[in-house]
Amino acid sequence: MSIFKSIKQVTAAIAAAAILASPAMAEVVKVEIPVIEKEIAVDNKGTMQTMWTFGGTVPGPVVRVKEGDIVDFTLINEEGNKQSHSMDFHAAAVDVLDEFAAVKPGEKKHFKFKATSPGVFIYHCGADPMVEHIGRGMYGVIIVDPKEGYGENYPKPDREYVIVHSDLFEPGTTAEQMLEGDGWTSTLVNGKAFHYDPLHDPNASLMLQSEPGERVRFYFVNAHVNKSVALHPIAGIWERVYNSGHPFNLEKGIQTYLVPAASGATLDLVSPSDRDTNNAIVDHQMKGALNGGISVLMNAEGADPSLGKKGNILIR
Ligand SMILES: [Cu+2]
Repeated sequence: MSIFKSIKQVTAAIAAAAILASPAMAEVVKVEIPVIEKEIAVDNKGTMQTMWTFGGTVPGPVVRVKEGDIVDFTLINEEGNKQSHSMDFHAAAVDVLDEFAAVKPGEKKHFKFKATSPGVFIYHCGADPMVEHIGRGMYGVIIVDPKEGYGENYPKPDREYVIVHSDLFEPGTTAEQMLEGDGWTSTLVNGKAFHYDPLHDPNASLMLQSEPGERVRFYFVNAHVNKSVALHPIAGIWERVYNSGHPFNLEKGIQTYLVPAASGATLDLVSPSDRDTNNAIVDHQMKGALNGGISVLMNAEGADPSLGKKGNILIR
């Protein structure tokens, strides 16, 4: 199967997932993701580095389903890859030795699971050595929308953004070195240091945007191999936070929210409605922030209406 064809299938599968997320009835959602070992840009300058990817990007495609849906999943380890790979959905309750087993290049792995718990979850490759497969880019986000939909406890957001923090290591860093943090170069935000921060990186061309007073919902996942993330919206307060994104886990008025490795949270920010403002969404552990973990959210009249809506929630 050509890479082009398989990427098209992923796009189709993800589009189907997004469409199927709205009906109240449980659905079977087909998701196919090819593993592609390839060179991709790892910073705003366009520096290329060989990474191991789900679907050709770091992070991989966003999978979005509704609570109760059956995810009918196929992992395709592309012919031409050198490594065995696997898929570990944190939204699934299955058998680690069965569904999450690794497959060799040229092989596929098919399994199904029911998305029983709403929330925001990491998915990642669990093939041995796991630290290297995650450290080289094999992770993504699955959102399971609650079957009750929106309500008083879980208000409808005006915009939604997916943010994944992770690690970049120098090319050639071994698994043993990654485990100790050797060869670490930067914090990646959706695959690039300072991805949405032109203040700290003149090569950055993107920012997150909203209109003043809008409710902006962040689906956050920590894909660092060893580090937690202390997520703080500078010049703001998280209006509400849901641990792992479950609507039952509501906390209000949080300044900094600690997300452990391989976990996630849903966090709402509501900016002042009577003026333009900016927030910096940072890992307030300074090593994380100053090495790439800062994103600007501009809350201003005339915000790009296409950002943070429908299929455009992970900005590349
Ligand atoms: Cu892998």
